[in-house]
This record gives sequence, structure tokens and C-alpha cells, in this order.
Amino acid sequence: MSKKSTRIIKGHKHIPYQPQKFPEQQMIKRAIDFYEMADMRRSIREFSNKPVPREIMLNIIKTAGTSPSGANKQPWTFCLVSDPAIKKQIRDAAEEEEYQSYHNRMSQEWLKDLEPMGTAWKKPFLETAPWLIVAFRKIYDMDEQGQKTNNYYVTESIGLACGMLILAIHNAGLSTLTHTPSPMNFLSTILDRPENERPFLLIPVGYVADDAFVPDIKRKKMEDICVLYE
Ligand code: IYR
Repeated sequence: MSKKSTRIIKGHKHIPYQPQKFPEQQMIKRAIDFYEMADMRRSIREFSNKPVPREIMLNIIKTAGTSPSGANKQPWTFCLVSDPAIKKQIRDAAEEEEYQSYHNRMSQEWLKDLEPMGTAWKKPFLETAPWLIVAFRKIYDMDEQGQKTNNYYVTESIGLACGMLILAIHNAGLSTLTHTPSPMNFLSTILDRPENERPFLLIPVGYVADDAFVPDIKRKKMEDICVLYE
């Protein structure tokens, strides 16, 4: 008997899934290699202004778009900005908020916790980096009739997509940091986004500057992040 190529569940088509398959020895090596690649990623704040081809950026965003999401609603929009005038507007608005945050809004404990990172209210990277990706979470959507439709686990979904985005950036040989100006409603205004989209992360992307330094931070040990039950 031939294998059925589709299955109908509650009236909806399901198709066979073809996973990647490797011999176990190769799986072990791939897992180590992937970890070692991921472990080389660092958030950087000093970017080169060297241009990055748009095609690379579009494929990075395509990768983020493969993320799982609540009821597969894919509740995200990624705005990709290279226009220098828009980047300047974003930098100016972000620095205005960040100035207030660093001087009046963040607690002493928070500022102390940030000291090792060497962050400040000035954000030159928002103009230096050739690209800015602004990730928006869609708190609802619209159907063809213009009726509101629900999205689910929106924050989890866009968080997962941004995780994939960041690893795709690193995998392409580029660098980034996840910048969170607060509040960041100015991004909706500058980019003229609709009411159902809320800014989630501001992600500058480019080559790291030749002379860049990063803080000497350590990742937690396995025994501190993993509890084995076997
Ligand atoms: N949003 C500010 C402050 C900041 C907050 C955290 I938590 C960080 O890990 C890093 C920075 C900024 O982007 O500078």
C-alpha cells in the first residue's frame, strides 16, 4: 500500500514532515560546533560603517520569519532601515529618552548593574551601523474584511523570532546588540506603523569596528543553568 501524502485533521491538510537526519556521531559534532559558533556571539556597541548588502539582511529576516509562534499567527513586522535621515531621527529620539532614563528614571541599583557593560545614554551606533532592524509585535491583526483577529503569546513569539534573528546575524558574520530604548513609542511614529504594531526591539546590524572592545563578562556554568532529571 502506498503511503498517503496528506492527512486531513478537522478539515485541514497536514503534510509529511521531512526532518534533517544525521548519524549520531555527526549529530554530536554538529551540536558542539553550533554551540561553539553561538558562544562566539557578543553584543557590540562599536560598529564599522562599512555597507552590508541588502540581500544578506533580507535572508536574516526570512530566518526570523521561520520562528514558531502562537497558533502560527506570526505576529511580527521587521522594519529594515538604511536611510541615513531615518537613522538620525531614530538616534535623536532614542538619545532623548535614554538621557532621561540614565539621569532620572533608572534606579541606582539598575545603573550599578549596567556599569560593567559600559553603556551610556549616547547611542552613536544607531547612525554608524549600516542597518537598523526594528522588530514590532502585532498585538492583533486584521482579516480581509477589516475585522480584528486575535494573536496569541505575542511576546513569546516575537522573542523567539528575535532570538533566531540574532543568531542569523551572527551566523552571517555580522554583529548586533539588542537595544531597548525606553519608552520606544517614537519608533511607531518615525516609521509610521499602524496601531496594532508595538515596538519590541531595536537591532542595529553591521560589521564590528576593527578596534572594538567588549566587556569581560562570563556565561553562567552549565550546573547553574541546567538541572538534569534522568
Ligand atoms: N535601555 C538602556 C539601558 C540598558 C538596560 C539594560 I537591562 C541593558 O542590558 C543594557 C542597557 C540602553 O540601551 O542603554
